[in-house]
Amino acid sequence: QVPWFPRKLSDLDMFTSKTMEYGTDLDADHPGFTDPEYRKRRIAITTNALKYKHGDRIPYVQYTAEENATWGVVYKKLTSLYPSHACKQQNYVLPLLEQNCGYGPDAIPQLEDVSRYLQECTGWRLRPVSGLMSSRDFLNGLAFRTFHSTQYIRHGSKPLYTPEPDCCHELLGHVPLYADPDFAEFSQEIGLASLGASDEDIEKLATVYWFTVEFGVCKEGDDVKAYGAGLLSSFGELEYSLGGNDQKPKYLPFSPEKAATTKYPVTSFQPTYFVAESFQDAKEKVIDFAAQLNRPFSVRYNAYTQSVEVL
Ligand code: H2B
Ligand code: FE
Repeated sequence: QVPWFPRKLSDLDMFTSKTMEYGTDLDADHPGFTDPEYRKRRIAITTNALKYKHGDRIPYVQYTAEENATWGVVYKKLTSLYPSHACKQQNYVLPLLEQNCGYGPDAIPQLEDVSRYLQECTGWRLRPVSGLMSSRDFLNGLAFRTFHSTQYIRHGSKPLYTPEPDCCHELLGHVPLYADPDFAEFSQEIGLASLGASDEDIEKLATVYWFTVEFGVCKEGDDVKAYGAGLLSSFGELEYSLGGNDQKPKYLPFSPEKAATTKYPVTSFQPTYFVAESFQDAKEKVIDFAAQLNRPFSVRYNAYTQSVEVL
């Protein structure tokens, strides 16, 4: 029995109402939990995502001075580390985002502007989302070059901490690399492998996603640099991941088979990182890995129709 999966871009509308957990209610350890103003604000912003349909413009959010100030703290802190710690693609793209879609320390960029720019670069786009999605739904989106992005920001009391994705994590961690053609293809392959996959294989693909798109590092000449969004959006772990700390992490060469079955902590720095040779190499490895998964068909993305052909 093959699980339902989206066949065309507009099918992603099916996921809108299925978000979990933090969507509207906040967990007890969230810094915004006891702040009724923050909770109200979150509901106002996530309403955009809950009403969104494929083809709509993503509504602009009038961010408050406080929200923009929080963004500014995060932006300055992280971008100061990128020249030495982030992969070359991140450093190449960031100035383009500043010139083309409103990136800078003063205001939170608007998802609509960012999405339009990404579409010009690689055909990737953003869709607003109200909270955490299931691994299956989230990965399925990647098959259609669609990244589901939150639009709200972390609580202002702790600018360098968030227990969940927020727009700082999405816009600084994820978005820049979706403007890179090789990363764009690599990430889509994980998504294509997830369409109609068994629950077991979804778990494996989510773990590969974790060790690459979220916490991946890559070779750059004799150096290792960060490309995972969880690193690029965390000042502390970005330094630690490249060994700038007393406690040194372990590096393993990237292998989807190995990564897929590796356990990882979610609330502390990673003990192990997988080192990719390049995005192209990582893509080839994911394609080979996907071919060995337990699925009675294969899929091909048709970019002209933005739909998936089942083979
Ligand atoms: N949902 C949302 N809204 N954002 C994410 O980054 C995200 C998600 N990541 N659901 C997924 C799960 C990831 O942890 C993997 C694929 O399970
Ligand atoms: Fe993320």
